[in-house]
Amino acid sequence: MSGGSGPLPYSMRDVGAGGAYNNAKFRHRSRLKIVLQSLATNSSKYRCGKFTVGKFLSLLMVSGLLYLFLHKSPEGLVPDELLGKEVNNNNVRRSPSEWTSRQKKVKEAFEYAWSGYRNYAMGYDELMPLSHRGTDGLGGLGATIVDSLDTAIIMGADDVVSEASRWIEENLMKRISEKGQVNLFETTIRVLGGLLSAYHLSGGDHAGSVDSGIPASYKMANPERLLEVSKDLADRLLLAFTSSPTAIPLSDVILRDRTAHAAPDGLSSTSEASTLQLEFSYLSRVSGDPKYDREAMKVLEHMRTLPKVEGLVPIYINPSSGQFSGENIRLGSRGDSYYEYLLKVWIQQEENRDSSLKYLFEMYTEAMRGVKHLLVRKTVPNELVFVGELPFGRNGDFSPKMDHLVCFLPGTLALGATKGITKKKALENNLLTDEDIENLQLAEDLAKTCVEMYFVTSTGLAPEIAYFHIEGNQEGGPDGGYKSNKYVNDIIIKPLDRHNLLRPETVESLFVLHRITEDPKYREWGWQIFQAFEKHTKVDSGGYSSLDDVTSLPPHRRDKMETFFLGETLKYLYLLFDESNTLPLDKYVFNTEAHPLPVMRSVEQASHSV
Ligand code: DMJ
Repeated sequence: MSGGSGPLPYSMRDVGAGGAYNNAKFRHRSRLKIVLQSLATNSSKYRCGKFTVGKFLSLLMVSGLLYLFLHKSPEGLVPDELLGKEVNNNNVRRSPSEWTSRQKKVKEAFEYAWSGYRNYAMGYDELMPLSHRGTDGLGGLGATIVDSLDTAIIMGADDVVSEASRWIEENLMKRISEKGQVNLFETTIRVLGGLLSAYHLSGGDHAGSVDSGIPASYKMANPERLLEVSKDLADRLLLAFTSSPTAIPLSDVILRDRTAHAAPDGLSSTSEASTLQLEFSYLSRVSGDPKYDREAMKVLEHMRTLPKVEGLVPIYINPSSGQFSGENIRLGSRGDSYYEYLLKVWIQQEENRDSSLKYLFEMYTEAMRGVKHLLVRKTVPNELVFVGELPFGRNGDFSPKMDHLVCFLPGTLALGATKGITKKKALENNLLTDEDIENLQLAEDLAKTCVEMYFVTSTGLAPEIAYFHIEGNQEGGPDGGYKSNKYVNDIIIKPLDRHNLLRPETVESLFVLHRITEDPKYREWGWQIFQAFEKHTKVDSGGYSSLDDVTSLPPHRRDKMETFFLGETLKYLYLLFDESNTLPLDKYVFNTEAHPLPVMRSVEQASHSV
């Protein structure tokens, strides 16, 4: 299939060597490369014609000036007017020290974000960076602090580690016992996940120091206290499971009352009910109490039995009946991390991959086949690959809409293909099936689309939602504002979807894809995105702000710094530029809020690998 917008050619015959479906067709020449090539061409012309010393010196001067111009730009290496645009540095090879200095810039951004939060919002869930105050949108557990702690440990941001740890030690237990309603999913992925990851990285289970690659001097948190707080919080959250008449937990918990209740419409999001297991299973492992794992795993065991559409599931589930509700199928909001955790829970429990948890990898594999068959399409005119939606189920119309949230999928697909090792190593050891290679190809194509969602806008930052032009679809709408981008006619950004919440999904996938393919273009793309965040979201008085409209310059700001900017976005960028394979992907799984937890191996497996 070429050029059309029907189902995509993700079958074996199209992705093998020499196959028709070749990612190279997406590559276009960078402006830098064009200039250098034209200089080279000119210089060979000189060789052929009359080549005087004067001409040689002029050429040398022009090259020198060009070099200085590029390297003296404020962002370091790419001139300002090219930021977030069509720069394609696929073939640039930078030195390790360049990446280390870019990584340092990310750490500085993290410390800057923290300084805004600490100065104006310490103890609140989130910073409002423009009005200089805090807001408690997540139940009042100091969510930014807990979401940030493991990032600070990983980066070696010692001051942040000590401030965050002290606040947690002195305040969090009390907050948990006094606060009211919290959402089970948000509290699990951000707060419980953040506490457990910090517990591990600070040496709590004695494995953090072995596998993480994080220097011991950075481990300043008190792991015993982190575990104690984790257990207290999880004991209260467990009420959401045990109060439900089915295996599907209720969506909310009143912490101080130790009670749980369903959402007002009685429904839970499918992704929320199925994105709890990495955290609860790890807690069972380190606390020695099996109840956390048992309750959380019942959800997935139950979901295994429910009817699906080629492995795909509706985005709502009813905890009273235990059945899915409605027919809306998508990999964006309310659906996304169901698919992510099918794979990651299977990866996390290495000892059970071939036995009790095999069904999870089978569910994941079937779902990815469903995605390829029913949801993946190409745009016109330029054949960007994207994942759309089926709002009315299998028999309803296809919607060419993709949330930025779907950009987690390239990373998940790549992880599912190699299970965390590099593609090179997997190929050398003959570990990739045709389907793995096909999924890796899809991952690379989708990552390209996700970064183009950034590069088509005036700010170089992605909107919350994009629509895509497909053949035969009348959906109209405005573009992203950057008219010179090749894909400006492929991507539609509707007025209500133009905001950017500093979300992590694209840079998350760039990090995973770079680790797995070792292709430097993912780092270059990540650097461009980081520069756009720096340019448009940094607030003078400290912190970073969400935006109302990524298509207008200067963009209007939204007065909110989401916790996941520190917990996820900056952590993934930092790790993307890391030179030393910190937190190797075959030894760690990142929960959906980017909190790394160790792959759990049996004692026997661990001793074999030493
Ligand atoms: C985070 O809380 C998690 O990544 C979640 O899975 C999806 N939404 C936000 C980030 O965008």
